[in-house]
Amino acid sequence: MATPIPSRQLFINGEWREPVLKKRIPIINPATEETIGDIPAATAEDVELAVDAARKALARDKGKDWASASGAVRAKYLRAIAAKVTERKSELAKLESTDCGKPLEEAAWDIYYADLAEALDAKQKAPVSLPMENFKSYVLREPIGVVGLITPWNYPMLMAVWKVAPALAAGCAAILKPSELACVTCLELADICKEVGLPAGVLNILPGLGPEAGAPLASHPHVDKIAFTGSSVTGSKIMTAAAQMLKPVTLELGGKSPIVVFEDVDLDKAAEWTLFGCFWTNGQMCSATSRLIVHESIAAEFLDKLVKWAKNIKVSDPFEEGCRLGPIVSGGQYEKILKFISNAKSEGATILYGGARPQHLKKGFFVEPTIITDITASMEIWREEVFGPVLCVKTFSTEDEAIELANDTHYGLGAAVISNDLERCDRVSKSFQAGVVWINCSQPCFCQAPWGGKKRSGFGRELGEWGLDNYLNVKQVTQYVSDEQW
Ligand code: TXE
Repeated sequence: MATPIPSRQLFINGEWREPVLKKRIPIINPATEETIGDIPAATAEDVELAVDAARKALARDKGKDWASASGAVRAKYLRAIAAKVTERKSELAKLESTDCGKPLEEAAWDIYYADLAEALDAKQKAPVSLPMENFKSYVLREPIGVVGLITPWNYPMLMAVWKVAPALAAGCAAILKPSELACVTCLELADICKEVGLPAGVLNILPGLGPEAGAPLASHPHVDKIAFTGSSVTGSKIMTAAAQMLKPVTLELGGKSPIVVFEDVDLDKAAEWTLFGCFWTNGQMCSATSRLIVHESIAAEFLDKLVKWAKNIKVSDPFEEGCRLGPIVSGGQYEKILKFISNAKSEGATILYGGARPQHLKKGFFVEPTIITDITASMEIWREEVFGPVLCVKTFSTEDEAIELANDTHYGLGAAVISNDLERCDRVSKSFQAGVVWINCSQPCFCQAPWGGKKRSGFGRELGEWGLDNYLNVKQVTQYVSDEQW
C-alpha cells in the first residue's frame, strides 16, 4: 500500500522554511497516476538564503565552525544520522517505493564516511619528501567550502547520501538540490538532520525544478564546487555555468553499458546477471548493462532462456508481493521509453519480447521487460540511453569484435564480461573504455570502491577515498629550515 507523504518545506539553516515564492510541485504516484501530495519548490531566492546559511556554517568562531571541527566531531553527527536512517528504514523504504519504487540500503554509506572523517584527522600534515635538506614540506587536506549537490530521481536517497556523506565528512557545508520528480526521502533526511542537531546551515535541502533551483546553484559565485548526477545534456549545462566561475565539477552522467557473454559460460548464471544488470530498478540505472553482446554460437539458446525468464518477471505496483518491476518514475519518462521502442521498430529492429504496457495494468507508468534483436550499430536504440527495462542484443564471433562493439559508444560508465576464462576476463577488462568493470556479474556496488565514468559519462570519482577527495583541497606547506631567527 502506498504510504502517506509528509508535508514538508525547504530545509535552510537548520529550519523548515516556506519557499520565498511559495511554489509547490505535485507528487504523482507512478503506480496509480494519482496526486498524493506535493513538495516545496525552491527558486533563486531560496538558493540565495541557503548559500548564505552554508557560508555562515563555515565562518563561525574557530572551533565552532564545521570546517575546522575535528573529523571525530563530524563523524559523530554522521553516525547519528546513519542511526536514525536505520531506525526509520522501513518507513523511508515505503516512502521511496511510493515516490518512485525503490528499496533502501543507504545507512551504510554514512557510517563508512564517518570512519573516513576520523581517518582524515590522522592524515593531516602528511610529509612530502624533498630533495633539499633545508626545506621541509607537508600537505594539508582542507574542505573545498560550500558545495552544491544536484541529484536525480532514480535513487533519491542513495544519490543524496553518496554526495552528502563525503561532503560533510570532508568539512564542507552543502546545498542538496534533489530531483523534482522524486525527493520525498531527501526531505526526511532533512528531518533527521534536524533531529540529531546537525549545526545550522551545514546541510540545506532545496527541491525544485532544474532551471529554477539547480541552475542558480550551479552558477552561484559563492558555491565553490558542484557535484552532479543526471543526464549528459544537463551535465553539460552545469559545466558551462560552473565554467563561468572557474568552479570545479564532478559529473556522473548517463550510460549505455555493454555486457559481453562468451560461449564458455553457464547459461543460467549468465542469464540471471544479464536480466538483473538491465532490468533492476526498471533499467533506470546510469550503469544498466543494456547492450547484450553475446557469442553467436550460444545466442539462440541464450535468448530463448532470457525470453522465458523475462515472461516470469512480475510487473506490478511495487507494494504487491513478488513485484520485480514497478512503474517508471514519471509519465514523461514512460512516454520517452515507448518512443524509443517504436523508433527501434521503424528502423527495422525486432521486439523479441515485451515492448508495451502490460495488458493487466490499466493505470500507472508500467513498461514490460523488453528484449530487442536485429539491431544495427547505427540504430538509436543501440546508441542512446533509454533508461527503462529495454535490453538490446547483438552477436559477435571474435573477442576483438566483441570489444569493438562494446566500446563503440560515446558513453563509458560501466561494462561487464561473463566468461569462465579469467585471463580473457582480465584482457577484456583492460580493453573496456569504462570507469567501472564487472567480471561475471553486473551492477554490484560497494561504498569502498571508486565509481564514475569516462567519455560522455562524466568525470571524477565518487565513493571510497576518491569520493572524499572530491570535497577536499590539497594545500602544500613548505618551510625553510634554518637556525636563523624569524
Ligand atoms: O535528468 P536531468 P532528467 C538520464 C536518463 C533520463 C534523462 C532525463 O537518460 O531519461 O537523464 O532525466 C537537475 N541546471 N538520467 O530530466 O535533467 C534536475 O532538477 C541545474 C541519467 O530527470 O539531468 C535534477 O535534480 N540542474 C541519470 C537533476 O538535474 C538542473 C539519472 C537531474 O535531472 C538543470 C537521471 C539545470 N539547467 C537521469 N536541469 C544518471 N546518471 O544516473 C535539470 N537539473
